Amino acid sequence: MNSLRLSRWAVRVLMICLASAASLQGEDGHRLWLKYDLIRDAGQRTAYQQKVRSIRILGDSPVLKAAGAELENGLSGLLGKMPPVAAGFEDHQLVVGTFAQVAAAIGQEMLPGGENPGPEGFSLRRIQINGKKVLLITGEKEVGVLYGTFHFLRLLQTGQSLENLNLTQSPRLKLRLLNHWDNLDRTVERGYAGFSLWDWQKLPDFRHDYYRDYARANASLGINGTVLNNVNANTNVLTPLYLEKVAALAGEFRPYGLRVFLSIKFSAPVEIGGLETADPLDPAVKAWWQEKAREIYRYVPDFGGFLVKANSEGQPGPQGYGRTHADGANVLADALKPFGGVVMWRAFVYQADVKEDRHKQAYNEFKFVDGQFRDNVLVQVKNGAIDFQPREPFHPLFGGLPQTPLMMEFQITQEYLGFSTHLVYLGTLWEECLASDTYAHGPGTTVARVIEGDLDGHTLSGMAGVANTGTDRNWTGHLFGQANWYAFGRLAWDPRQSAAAIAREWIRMTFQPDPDTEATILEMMMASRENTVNYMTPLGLHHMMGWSHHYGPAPWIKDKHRDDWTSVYYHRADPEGIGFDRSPSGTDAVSQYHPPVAQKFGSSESCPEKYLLWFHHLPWDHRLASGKTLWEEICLHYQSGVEGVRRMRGQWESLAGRVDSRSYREVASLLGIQEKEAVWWRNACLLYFQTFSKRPFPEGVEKADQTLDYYMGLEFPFAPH
Ligand code: GCW
Repeated sequence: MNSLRLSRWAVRVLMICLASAASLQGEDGHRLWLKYDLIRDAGQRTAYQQKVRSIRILGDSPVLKAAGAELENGLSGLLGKMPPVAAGFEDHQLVVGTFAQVAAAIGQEMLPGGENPGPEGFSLRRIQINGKKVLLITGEKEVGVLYGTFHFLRLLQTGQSLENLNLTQSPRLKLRLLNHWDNLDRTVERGYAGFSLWDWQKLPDFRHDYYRDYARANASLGINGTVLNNVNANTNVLTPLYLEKVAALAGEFRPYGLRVFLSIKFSAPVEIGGLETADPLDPAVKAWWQEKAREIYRYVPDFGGFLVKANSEGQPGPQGYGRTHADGANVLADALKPFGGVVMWRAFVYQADVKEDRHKQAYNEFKFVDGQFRDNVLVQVKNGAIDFQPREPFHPLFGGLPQTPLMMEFQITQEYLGFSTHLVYLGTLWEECLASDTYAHGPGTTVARVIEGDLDGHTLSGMAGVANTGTDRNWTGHLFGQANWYAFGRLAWDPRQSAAAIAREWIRMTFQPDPDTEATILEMMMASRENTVNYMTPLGLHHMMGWSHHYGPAPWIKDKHRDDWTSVYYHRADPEGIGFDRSPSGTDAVSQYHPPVAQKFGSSESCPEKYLLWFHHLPWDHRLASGKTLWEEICLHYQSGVEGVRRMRGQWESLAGRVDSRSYREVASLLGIQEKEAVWWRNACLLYFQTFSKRPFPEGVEKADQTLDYYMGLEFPFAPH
């Protein structure tokens, strides 16, 4: 080795050491799960280096350039150096391109062998080209190749073998979207990670680097669309001033396969169109939407479509004109149809002046319009019938609306699960919902299969996640909030995946942990949601959070202008017992489910205890499976929630020095807040319910250090909301 080469080599080693030392010191979280730090296991690194000795990218479109840049970034980080880029085929080369590009490069018309993974899928396989053994990342379309590239890097990041690599993947859902509840003034409704990422004032000319990083992060999961603005929409977003800005963002995202969508306000034809009505059957209104669609597509040729919240929580909608949800959705669908756009019409509807159980209202409103929507409409349904509570049974619309493609709406931002302060891995919540059996086509008709759509012959399908991102340096406020963004994306790609497997990937990509550290973090994550259910809303209780901002416990909320926004409406605690009777003797909401489910939920004997008080009002002395009374079990669940958080704290403390110091410190202090707030939830709820049960706390439940009056008097005027 000559001295120049030696010193280059020394500099490189030094840089790698510095980089990994820095990352151990102070990871600020901005790189998300795409850190690409040097693989610590030298043997593993060498094994990968031997499998990827050179690279060849068979095109230079923006999408393939993005794939190439990711490989350069990824491989130079993970392996310590970027394998050389070669012009011809070589042994152990990584070849990246579409089927057509590969075929052209080897002088054939078609690429031999392999199944076609469809327009967004990819294959990773070892093949021989011109006598050389190469590793191919390929797909029918470039975006599939990009997803395959991220998947390939993920294999390295998670320590998988590249021997005998031969896999094909394609997404089970077509629309995999983030929904931003971001306002044009950059506040974020239910946002707990700073302000909106979209810097509207400086757009279209100034574009933050992080727009690309946002798109990259989404593409790494296969997320292919983003609804930029709040469903409580400001109609200015449809004016030329904003459409120009929207177009700029769309341009930043396009190389990553991420299309933009907008939330619209149903009254736009009146508010910005100067019409006197927004009646969806009025010809002038139809014409207005058609012209608006044309205009939008002039700015954004691959615009995805509209998301609509109508006739819900004060938003205008077709019912204001005596029309149905289908009438409303169809006028928009017709306008978008010539350009390939879709309408995602939300089923989150319930009326203040309707006395019917809120649980039943959406089903009632949509059931009779099933089959009346245009073929480019999806109805977007929240996972449960109330509102993103820590635990809800699946929404009866899943399996209840067979003639309409249903899109899942999950909430990634933790509106009801401790904001960005509590460590709650939502993968398990979503898995529980997706794996629920609707019985719509007999046993095994899980919610996942319903939204996949094939059973009912739908071509459209999708999943939306209400984003938890913001301008916080680490994007999501809590480091573990990143795991929820990650898990959402992975489940949108394949809703049948296990939450544990997804968590393990995220942990490896985020921490590069040793096996014990990995096991500890996995245990924390997998237990975290049940802990939160226990200290907030155990045994099927729900909707007991602070008024308006939804921060902290407030089971005492009553006498407001809407019953269905109070807590007492939901828990119905009285001297006899507690719970909402939705069985046939109550509101009979259970009848909205298919018979085996209706029967199971409808009887307090067969109803799973986790949903018990969701469906039944039961006496305080009702015996549960444990032999203990309902009152005792409620108390013990709250206590165990607190203990679960303490356990997480202990587990995290055992990791000091094993994860980077900044992440360690930040998560440790958040866990401290979480413990305080878990104690607060337990004390406030139990003291309040005790005023009805008039029973002592069972042994093992710690005594509250404050009075009920104290908790009821707390106010949080500037809590985010
Ligand atoms: O969860 C509730 C929220 C509202 C939200 C609404 C909805 C965007 O408290 O902030 O509004 O649901 O989903 O439309």
